[in-house]
Amino acid sequence: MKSTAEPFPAGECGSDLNEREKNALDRDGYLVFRDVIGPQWLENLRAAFERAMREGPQTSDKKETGTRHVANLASKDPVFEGVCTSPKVLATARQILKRPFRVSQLSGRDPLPGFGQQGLHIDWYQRSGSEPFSIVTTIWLLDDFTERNGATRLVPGSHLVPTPLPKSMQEPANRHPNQKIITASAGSVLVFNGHVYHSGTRNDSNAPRRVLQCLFLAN
Ligand SMILES: O=C(O)CCC(=O)C(=O)O
Repeated sequence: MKSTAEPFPAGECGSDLNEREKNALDRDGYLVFRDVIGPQWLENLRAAFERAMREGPQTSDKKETGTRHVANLASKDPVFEGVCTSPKVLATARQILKRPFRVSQLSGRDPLPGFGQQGLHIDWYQRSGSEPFSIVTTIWLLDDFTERNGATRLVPGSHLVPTPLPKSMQEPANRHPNQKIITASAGSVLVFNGHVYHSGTRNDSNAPRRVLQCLFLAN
């Protein structure tokens, strides 16, 4: 597992994005890869996720009522290693960051029914238009994402906006007119430029909605 001490060199992270994917990523700031996690790995990841939750601590520095969290998964089970080394995901990170980067966080998140609504945010400081991007967020779906179970929302193209997100838009209750809810089946991976406005939404179902979050930070 790469750690903060072992950066991924910019030139060795795979080059398997096609032109369509590169264009969509540059324009919209995100890609969804389907069927990245095969059935056996998915089962093992779910089991390790639940074990890590049981062993705790169940919260991280993030305090979210009604949402289970677990941090530092890399140190908890080797089954999580593939999450940080998937070639397609690394190729996406390379396309966004264009310089060496490292894993900055590998954690789990599970908004329980009735909870999980976050305000739109970015995962790094506001950049000026001329600064390079600093962070890539990857969300690994251990359960299906539906319109109702708290799927991630994001605002396509917002990584290109050089001004801060207005305070009113950061209120959890507020919807952005251009926001999009990402629906996909378990085993998919949502990879986005961490400067894209995004957030979790409320789980209005009785279904679980567990994800792994792996963040890559430029050196
Ligand atoms: O779980 C999600 O959909 C996104 C979570 C997120 O953006 C966060 O925890 O900062």
